[in-house]
Amino acid sequence: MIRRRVLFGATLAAPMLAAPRDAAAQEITLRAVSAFQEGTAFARPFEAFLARVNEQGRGRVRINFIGGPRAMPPFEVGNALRNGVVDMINSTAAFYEPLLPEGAALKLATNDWPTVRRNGGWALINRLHNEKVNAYHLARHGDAMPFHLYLTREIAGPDLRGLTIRTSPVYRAFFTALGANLVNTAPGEVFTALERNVVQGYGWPAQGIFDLGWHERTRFRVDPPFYRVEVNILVNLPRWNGLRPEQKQVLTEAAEWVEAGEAERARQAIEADYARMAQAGIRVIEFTGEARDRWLRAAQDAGWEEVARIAPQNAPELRRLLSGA
Ligand code: 173
Repeated sequence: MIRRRVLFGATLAAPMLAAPRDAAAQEITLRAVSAFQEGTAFARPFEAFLARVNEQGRGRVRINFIGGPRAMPPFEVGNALRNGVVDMINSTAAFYEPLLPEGAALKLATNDWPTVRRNGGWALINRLHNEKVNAYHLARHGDAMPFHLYLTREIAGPDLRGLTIRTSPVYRAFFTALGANLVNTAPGEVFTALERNVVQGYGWPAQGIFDLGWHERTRFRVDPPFYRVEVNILVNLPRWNGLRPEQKQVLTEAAEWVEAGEAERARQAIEADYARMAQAGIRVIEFTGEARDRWLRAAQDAGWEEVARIAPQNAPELRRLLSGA
């Protein structure tokens, strides 16, 4: 009631605003942050999502984008969402792992995301986000993109002993199993770590090493790639539950639109970045035959062992839905 009167008063004071008065009373504004720097590979699908919501959602829902890592450190966005400091985030589960250890399973899926959406996997993933992150799982992007190990030194096989590698929780179990020393950093610290030779390599998706200049310090890409990227668009759960159906509908439609474009976007991005890497003189170390099998098996085995250790309750069900027939 009080709110209505205030809006009405404001409208009287500014007759120009009379037309959207009803709309303003109905429109909700959500505050969003991204764990990835504006304009970079894993920010762009989110930015497209924001633009679409703000276009299609006029008068119903608006997203106020506060910023990327300069606005909030990437490892803090999960807590900010859980506590309601922000209403929406764009982040890999790796960055909010302390809240949701089960997130470590998402990258291990052998089923693609459309399959996981259909087979009950999303329902479980959403429930876990509800319970542990106080969040509704709106969308996932990056799913059609794998990860690589990038190096400043050549290696002869899947053996990382003697190397210090920049990691996130994504690669931790895998690179540890192959004997690497690890340094866990946010993306914003990778360049300096390479420049100072604090690390001799880093894990990162197939796309994005040009965004922050890492190609200047990268000499090798290791093939084959492994895992699936997961970047999630989440909404604070009480906030989500308080939305009206037509507001949820705007967000859901934009989420489906982002997910539907994923496979093609990833295919083009991978092709473009591989070509650019070749041009930049980045050589491919390709494991074949037995070495290839060992590399890929270590990725999966170490990954699932870790999930079983840090999330024993939910690991079997996650594995069934993410990688079962
Ligand atoms: O920081 C990372 O390497 C990482 O975990 C990640 C996950 C998804 C997309 C990009 C990076």
